[in-house]
Amino acid sequence: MRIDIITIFPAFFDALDISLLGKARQTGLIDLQVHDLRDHTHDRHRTVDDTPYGGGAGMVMKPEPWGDALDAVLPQATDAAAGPAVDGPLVIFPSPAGVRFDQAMARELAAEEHLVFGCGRYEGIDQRVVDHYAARTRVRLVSLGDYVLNGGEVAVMAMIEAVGRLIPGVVGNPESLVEESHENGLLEYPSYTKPASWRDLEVPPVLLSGNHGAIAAWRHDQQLERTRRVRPDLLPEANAENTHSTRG
Ligand code: 6GU
Repeated sequence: MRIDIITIFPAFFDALDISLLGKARQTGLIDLQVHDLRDHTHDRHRTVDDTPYGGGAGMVMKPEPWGDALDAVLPQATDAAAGPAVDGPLVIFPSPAGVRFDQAMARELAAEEHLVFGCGRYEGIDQRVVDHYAARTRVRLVSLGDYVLNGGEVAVMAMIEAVGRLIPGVVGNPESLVEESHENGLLEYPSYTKPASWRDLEVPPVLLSGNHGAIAAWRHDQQLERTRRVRPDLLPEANAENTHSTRG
């Protein structure tokens, strides 16, 4: 997979050199490039923002640097006549005004060939940037959740980690992906390792029983109990009543 990130803070993404994603980059499974938006400014101060039309607090990111930076990674998208593409690169603008990111979206993104992340700061990017590229390629606004970050960088780090680990070959043992929180719509069961007794706390005896059927049943019960307790909104019962879904 190819991933391009456009940001005014390239150093945020230094951490993508380490751990599993760093390895995936070294082995060529992920071709990830970080681009400094300020390299696409043409004034002495390398200005990327300006005051909002209509007034209001904060600054808005200017369209010209974004246009130049995106054209450089999306040569296909400079042709408007072709209309909005059904394939080709997918452009994602992290934004608290976007569709909420979740494991299902991570799976969809993991099947893409080329993702482009445009990290906005301040009060956001001039809307015409989104409109211009939406007429030429696939564009999505994606939010991490219902809270406000200072910019898209941390959100994009989270999305890339969630997506990257689903790319075949990135996680050594693919079975470890299956039993995790959210993969079957439930939170994951609690895990234990040696020693069997620690500070007067015992590992649940069923896990020492060697009875694989009983262990699987216990783990499923734990998943249900945990999900009911902390995330009842994930259960089918909750969604049956909640036909006006919060997704979308
Ligand atoms: Cl994707 N960006 C920003 N700036 N804030 C957020 C977010 C994204 N998701 C949740 N809060």
